[in-house]
Amino acid sequence: MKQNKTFPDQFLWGGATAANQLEGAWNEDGKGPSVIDGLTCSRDFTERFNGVGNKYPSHVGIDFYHRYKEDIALFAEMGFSIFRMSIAWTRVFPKGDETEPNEAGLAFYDAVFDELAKYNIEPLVTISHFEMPQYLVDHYGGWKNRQLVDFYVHFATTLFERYKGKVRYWLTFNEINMATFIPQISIGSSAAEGEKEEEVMYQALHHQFVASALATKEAKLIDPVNQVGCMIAYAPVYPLSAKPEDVFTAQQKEEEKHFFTDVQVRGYYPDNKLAYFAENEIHINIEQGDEEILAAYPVDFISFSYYSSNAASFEKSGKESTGNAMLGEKNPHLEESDWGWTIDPLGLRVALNTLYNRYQVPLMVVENGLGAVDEVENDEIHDDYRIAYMKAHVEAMRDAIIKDGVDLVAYTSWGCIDLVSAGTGEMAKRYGFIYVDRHNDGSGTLKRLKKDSFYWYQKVIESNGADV
Ligand code: BGP
Repeated sequence: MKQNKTFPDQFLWGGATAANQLEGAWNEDGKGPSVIDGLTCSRDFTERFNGVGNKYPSHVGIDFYHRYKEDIALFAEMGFSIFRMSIAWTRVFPKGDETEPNEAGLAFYDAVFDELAKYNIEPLVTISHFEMPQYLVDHYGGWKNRQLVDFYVHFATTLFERYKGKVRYWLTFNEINMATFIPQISIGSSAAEGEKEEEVMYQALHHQFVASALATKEAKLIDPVNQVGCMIAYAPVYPLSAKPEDVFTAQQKEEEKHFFTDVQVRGYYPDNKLAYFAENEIHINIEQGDEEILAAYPVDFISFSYYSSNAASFEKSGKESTGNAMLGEKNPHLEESDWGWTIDPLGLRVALNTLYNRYQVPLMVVENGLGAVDEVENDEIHDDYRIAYMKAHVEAMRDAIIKDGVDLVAYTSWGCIDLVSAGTGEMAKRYGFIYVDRHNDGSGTLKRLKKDSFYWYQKVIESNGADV
């Protein structure tokens, strides 16, 4: 068989963003407040979620709302064929429970899609990216309430109808598995007196699964060309040592991630999760017909974010650990970013193999990149560290496609233009090929500058991944 040394001809190259980290204009043209709009900017993750720090980040973002034409022209100059973005739920339904959408909100995204179309850039739209309406949290208790399913499906259906012919790639929920880590913005629910935190989380997630399946159903009914994907944060979990206990702990943690894809791709709850529910007396309300819905409308593809791998050890599992809640134990074999995220390009190949071999559906890497501090000198940014990171990850994808036979169809690197960090609200943690003059304290002109990585990525796309 002929060995193709580059990526497949139809491979989609681009970048990824999210409305709340990019758009700004948080209360313009009828937009309502979302769960993220009350958060602050702080290097400390807990402070951000506890309201310490200043509030500018999502309120102004990088002002894409008013500058999208300039930004899309820059994406086109890099050669993007796909652009991942999300639609702010609160622009379309400011409170979330309305029947009639806000026309100004819908019109904004029409304009963005039209601009992308000018350059033949496909939009890849996340329907909900950490930005549910605050009203749904305050008045309905967030996703633990079954009514959220109807509100979400109404929102999604409104989008499918309105953007028919303009958008065909959709993701239902950003990093659905982050509910375990940042429930405040992921499910907007917490346990009331007498409720168990974990039970509430699984109940909320069950509602999201049903909502995702019903949205997939509607997407197909409205336009059969629609392709719908799930989206998870994926970091393969390595055992910290070859001790069987560590291997087993790592496997258990790995299975926790597959729970989400098992339900959304296979269409049913895996036995290990049902056993866990029984063992821990977790009872969730699965209504009659729900199982049929999950089975009937699985997603078409899996998309995931990949930044780093995890490590796990039996001894430290559940106890005070040296690592970080999201990333696990420190892996002595890997370097780390300024924010302590391990740098592991081969881990991306591991991730691609694991997901493809388990599910055999097309994959998209919809987030990947290096959050780093950039220095500007005479309007130039020499981000060779970012180029090195990206290069190694592009090579890992190429190996996974060519040597391992993985059906990877798209790559959208995270924060292709500098934007507000989701975890900390900072601007200092930059991922972009395009620098934005904006700083943690809210100062800066918002001017855009091309980094060295801009020209590097342009070359990668131009050569379809042959020249990295
Ligand atoms: C993912 C989110 C993104 C993004 C990214 C980087 O979890 O989907 O929204 O921000 O992580 O994280 P951070 O911004 O905290 O560096």
